[in-house]
Amino acid sequence: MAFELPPLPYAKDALEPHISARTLEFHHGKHHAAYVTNLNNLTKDTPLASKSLEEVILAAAADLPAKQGIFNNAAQVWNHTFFWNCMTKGGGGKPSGKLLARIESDLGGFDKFKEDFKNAAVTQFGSGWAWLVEANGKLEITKTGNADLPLAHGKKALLTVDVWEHAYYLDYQNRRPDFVQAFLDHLVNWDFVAKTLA
Ligand code: MN3
Repeated sequence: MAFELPPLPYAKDALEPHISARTLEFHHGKHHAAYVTNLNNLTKDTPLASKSLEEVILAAAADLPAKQGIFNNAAQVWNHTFFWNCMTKGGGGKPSGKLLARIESDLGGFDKFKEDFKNAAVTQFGSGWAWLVEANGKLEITKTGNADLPLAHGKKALLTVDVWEHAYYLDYQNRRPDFVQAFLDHLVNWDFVAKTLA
């Protein structure tokens, strides 16, 4: 069974005005789709073709640089599917309950989380991702370059924002900080993050 492009979990215009339908049309319909096509081409007729996406990522990560192409495309398929689920119409604001308590105890409070997450996203040089992860039983903020992801480092992803230029250029041009601020204020699906943590 070939790897497939999962549908967006909402309509293409659901995240407007913060992320336009046009951005999602390209980002999901072209970029994410291309990673799926590339991954299928690279794993065709190999034992990896029948593995789960996570298994492919881990197998490729253990065999770098030989499997860099497979790693890049498999990780980008995973990252984008996860990123879509991290957002929702009318999202943002503040989490509650156990998740908020963990952010307060592990990350120095919700305001500090927002500041540090935004800083990670803005200071990732070039293409990559900013993350909220769980590692060794503690929440952490981290960033990765290009396709790299927490799974390859033994960490559990809880929230991510894509800071490749294709994620925001049509709507924000070079203003990555404004995009990340809009993500935090209006888009984060905290219910999804809480469910992933549990
Ligand atoms: Mn992207």
